[in-house]
Amino acid sequence: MDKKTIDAVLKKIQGAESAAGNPRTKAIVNRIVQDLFYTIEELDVQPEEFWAAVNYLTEAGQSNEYGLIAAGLGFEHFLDLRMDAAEARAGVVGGTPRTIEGPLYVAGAPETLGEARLDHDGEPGEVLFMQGQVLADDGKPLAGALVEVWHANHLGQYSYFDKSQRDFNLRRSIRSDAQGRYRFRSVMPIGYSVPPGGATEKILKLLGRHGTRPAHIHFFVSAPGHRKLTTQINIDGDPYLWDDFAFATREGLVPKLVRITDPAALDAHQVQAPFASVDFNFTLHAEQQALPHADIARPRASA
Ligand code: MBD
Ligand code: FE
Repeated sequence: MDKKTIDAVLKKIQGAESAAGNPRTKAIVNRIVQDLFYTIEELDVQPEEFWAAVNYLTEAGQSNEYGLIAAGLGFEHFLDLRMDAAEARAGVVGGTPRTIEGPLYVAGAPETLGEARLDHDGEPGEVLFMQGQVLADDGKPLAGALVEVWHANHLGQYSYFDKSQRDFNLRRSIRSDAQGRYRFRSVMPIGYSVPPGGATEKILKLLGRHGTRPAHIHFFVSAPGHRKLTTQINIDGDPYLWDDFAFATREGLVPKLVRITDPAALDAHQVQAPFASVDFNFTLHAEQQALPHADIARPRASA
């Protein structure tokens, strides 16, 4: 069909609308339908292909994998780049880079002041300490900032979604101390892979892609009067470091990882074996009225 004929069909379909409804929803849905009609025409999508796609979407929803698919197809990274661009237009540059939240945050983690232990005795994996300060963009420490941290275990699995782990395992909220400092003890995560046999893996395979992330640690960092930072740090040396299925690795988010072996340091940290240590500061931007929200509302699990 030619474009004029397609446009006439689209007009008829939109003509069924009334003054009621939501203008924003109308604008977005109508645009997506238009783009899909053109796609079907130009790629000569067959009815069997269309209904296979509808069925795929049903399966993806039933298995609760849309959050994963949004990350894997690059939508979540694209939203980050658009937020970066909006900030740059307002002169908000520098600071700690943002990167995607992902679908595995759980609200309600235990909160402590200054420091926390994220794991429990006997948690498998190399001991990891991470510490630093929360800073304002003038370099001054932010006391009372909230550092929410969550990461996968030695099998790449997240508590809550992996029911074999304890409640809030490897998830904590740390309030920065009077000097803006935070510090935690945990164990080294490994990279997450999408559920085998699931909807995300299925589409990635058809695209000739893998569904693995490099090892990483997630953060929300927030303080009154400042833009909330959603970010991650990566574990340097991971084979997937620059081959993340969710495109979240960014310059500035791969801190140096130091192996501590000095017996006095082991004693001071109350550990028996050499451990990994990461120093990392978070720099937040002052809030600016004209910018889109950095604290993004999104349905999230809570426990
Ligand atoms: C993760 O751990 C993650 O961080 C993202 C973005 C997607 C899937 C799993
Ligand atoms: Fe993750």
